[in-house]
Amino acid sequence: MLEHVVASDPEVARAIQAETLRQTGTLEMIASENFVSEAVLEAVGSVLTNKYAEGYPGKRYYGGCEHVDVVEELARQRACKLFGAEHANVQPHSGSSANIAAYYGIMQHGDKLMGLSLAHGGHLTHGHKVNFSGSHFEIIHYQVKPDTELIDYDQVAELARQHRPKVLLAGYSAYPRTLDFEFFRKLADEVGAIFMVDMAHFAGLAAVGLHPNPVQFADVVTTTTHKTLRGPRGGMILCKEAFAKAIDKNIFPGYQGGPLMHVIAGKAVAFQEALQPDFRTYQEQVVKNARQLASTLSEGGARLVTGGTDNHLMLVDVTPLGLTGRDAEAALEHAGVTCNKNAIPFDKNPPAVCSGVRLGTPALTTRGMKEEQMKQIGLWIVEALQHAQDSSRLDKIRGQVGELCRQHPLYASRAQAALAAART
Ligand code: DSN
Repeated sequence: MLEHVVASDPEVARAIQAETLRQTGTLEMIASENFVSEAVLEAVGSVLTNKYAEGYPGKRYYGGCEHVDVVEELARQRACKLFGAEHANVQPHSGSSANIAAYYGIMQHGDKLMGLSLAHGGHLTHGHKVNFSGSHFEIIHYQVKPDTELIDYDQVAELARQHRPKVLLAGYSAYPRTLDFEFFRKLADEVGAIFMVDMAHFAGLAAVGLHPNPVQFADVVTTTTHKTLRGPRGGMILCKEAFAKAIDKNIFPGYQGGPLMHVIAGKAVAFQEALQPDFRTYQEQVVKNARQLASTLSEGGARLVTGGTDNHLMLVDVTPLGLTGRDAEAALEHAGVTCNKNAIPFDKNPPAVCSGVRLGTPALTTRGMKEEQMKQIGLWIVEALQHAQDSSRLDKIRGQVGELCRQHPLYASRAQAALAAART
């Protein structure tokens, strides 16, 4: 494993080995992360990284594209099959690239875009002022309700009728519930908007029907491929045939040059995995695990935004424990639990401090962990948050976390090689 990097660049090799041990020896609970299969890793590490392929299958600006054409066509067809889409563009390098190309495929600079505010669970690219989306378009943001912390659908309707946005956008990065796409579709039709969904977080759940599938409702759907969908880091756009030409043109030559063919190969392999029956079993377990974790945390005295979860993630308000999100993230990291601090709705702390942490179950479920482990992890999280300043208590939890990780191996031969290298 890694023998060529070890020989040619020991510094990079050491960092990769250390990261392998970090991933395998800690509890990865960042809701947007996951572990790809060895097959996806191989595809992404293949010779396809050498190939320029500007254009699309059958219409390239370079010779020698016959094999990468096969790969991209497989990725496109599998993506369409997985979600029931009319058209797929698998070239976006990221979710942000997918969003910028999708926006300019359906809007002009300065048009009105209406989406969920970042502070209430949306994403930077949904119109935040520091992001391109906030400066290129006129943004109308909707929010969640102060009492239930659920999306304020009355406000969505009111704002859409008042502003008549060109694009009505649904989707989230930190919202623990499902979305009512039927509502958004009807509203978009009423106000003459194009309905777009960013399904990055819940794409894997939507692929198997555990979250409503936005492709059945929206004109354009963007996603990353590396979250619940469990593919390589990258993006994708699905759309109705009517928008296909404009979207494709905006990815290439609009916003990107050569596609990352090795990553597209990884996407094709991951989509094939997602088409297998055991992918549904996996996603069911992701949701069961999230519910178990949420109930253990609640029973332990933590306050969950919206009171729980319907999907793969939860937001824990840590203010009742006398902590900030930043302190909570640091204490959990010390205890071997990796997560991210996150704003909660109507947060009184600045974004770099926050009042919450976001936790997700996709990565741990990939390691084969189930409700029993979630219960144990929930108890450790509560203990760590209640004793966030107690270094020896956090060390003790860290030791138990390490043991649990050993019982649920990940990338076994890579981890073994990394461990052997670390010992030399
Ligand atoms: N940064 C991602 C997340 O963590 O949710 C969204 O793109």
